[in-house]
Amino acid sequence: MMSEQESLATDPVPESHPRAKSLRIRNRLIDGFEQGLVATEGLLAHGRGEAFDYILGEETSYSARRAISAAAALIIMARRPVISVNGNVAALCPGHVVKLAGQIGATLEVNLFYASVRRKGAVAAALRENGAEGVLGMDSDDSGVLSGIDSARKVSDKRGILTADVVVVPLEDGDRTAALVKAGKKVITFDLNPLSRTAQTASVTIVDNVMRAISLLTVECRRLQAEDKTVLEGIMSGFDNKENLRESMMQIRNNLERMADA
Ligand code: PTJ
Repeated sequence: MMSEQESLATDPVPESHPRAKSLRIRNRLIDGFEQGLVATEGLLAHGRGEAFDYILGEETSYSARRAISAAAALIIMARRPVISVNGNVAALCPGHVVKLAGQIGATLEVNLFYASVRRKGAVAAALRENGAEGVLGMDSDDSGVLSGIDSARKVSDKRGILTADVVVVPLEDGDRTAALVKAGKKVITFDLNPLSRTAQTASVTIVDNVMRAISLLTVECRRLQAEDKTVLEGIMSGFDNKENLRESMMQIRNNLERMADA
């Protein structure tokens, strides 16, 4: 499997293309699909994300940066943080996911909506190729069931998601986020759609492309790990996810108005 850098380097999209960056990210998804990492539906999910990213201006907004700080504070204070990895994330940014996990001492767990043994194995292999050790979620004797959902996502690991206090769920479907919150866990998501059920239900929603935001989160974790608990608690208590999402929606409205008037 190609590394993130190799895949971008061999991409056929010319550097001069005005949408080169976006098309190259799209090609990562297609590569991931061809390698058996990404579900067919994952390609559609990516297209939806692309549309929101376009309207959001394809940059990390102020409100996304605020959510990244809140997410970093939450993860650093967590006792048992877990990062849940699906096909799209494994195709887009496996190296960054492993790096984030290493920075915060989080467990990595494969959890798929369109689950199959083959895809789970491919996702775990992509993480291992990027330096991960001990990837959970491979249907072991430690598998259990998260109550409140009926999809394959309910199967989780007792050493991971089921006993986690903070779960990071990039590019998620809404049902599991609600079930995780109902189980008393704090949920951090990356979702370009501020209207999605996941975005609305999570404890901290980073409305940004996971490819941009995940390394920013790692850097912010490193910065905040040097701070006192009172500073981290202050960041968390000053953060309001609903208000932050409202700002993302206002940004969409403002961008659309500006584009319409241009
Ligand atoms: O690998 P699996 O089987 O677990 O399936 C993964 C997908 C993503 C197919 C599955 O979770 C799914 O169907 O998700 P949804 O319900 O389509 O939601 C995906 C959300 O992620 C949508 O709100 C998209 O706007 C958003 N999204 C897509 N690409 C990105 C993104 N958000 C952040 N960064 C992206 N690159």
